[in-house]
Amino acid sequence: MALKIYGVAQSRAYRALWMAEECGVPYEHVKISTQGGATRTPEFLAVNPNGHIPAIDDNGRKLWESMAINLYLAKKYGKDLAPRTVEEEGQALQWSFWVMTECEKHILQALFHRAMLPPDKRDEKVVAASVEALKAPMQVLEDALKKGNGHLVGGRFTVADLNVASILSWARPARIDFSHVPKAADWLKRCAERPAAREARALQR
Ligand SMILES: N[C@@H](CCC(=O)N[C@@H](CS)C(=O)NCC(=O)O)C(=O)O
Repeated sequence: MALKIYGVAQSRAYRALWMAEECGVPYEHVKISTQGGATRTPEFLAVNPNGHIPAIDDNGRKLWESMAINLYLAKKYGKDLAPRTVEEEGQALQWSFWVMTECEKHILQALFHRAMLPPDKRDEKVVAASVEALKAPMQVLEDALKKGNGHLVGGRFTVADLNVASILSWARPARIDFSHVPKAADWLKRCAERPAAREARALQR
């Protein structure tokens, strides 16, 4: 198959798998996990020299960094999921950088301390600090969704929604309450209920 997606669906590779499912592009799922040195083999380091998942190989063109992968897949295979204009492209890049820099580390901290660390290593004080740090960016998202007719870019579901929602979807296993930002909570639910998101989640089981 021309497109290979590296990384188990329980990892950040979920983002790329969701995007490929949205695009309806055939792909081979190479289920590399972060365990047992699989991301440090010479074969995998030739795909992503950072040794991280996700990574893709699209007919010999290798790409890493989940947000960049999704922007590329949207543009190459995603039709209306991709930005239609330079202005939309600027906004899609804005939201992709925003969620990585303003939200990802806080939500990941909460996820680790609510669900991933051994119970004796979990600390609710870290969760509380992460939830507090997320309040301002979540209000930014709330206000943007109010103005943007329930979508982030172009009044339709695009790679911008997918990139942001795929990271914020960790709020559910981290048991973070977004009821103070109802538009964002509703938008996140609608994104997660998309058939392609369900398909990608099914790969986690
Ligand atoms: N900024 C990167 C982060 C990738 C990343 O850290 N992935 C984790 C899995 S979720 C990983 O590969 N960890 C294993 C390792 O670093 O060996 C992206 O968004 O693609």
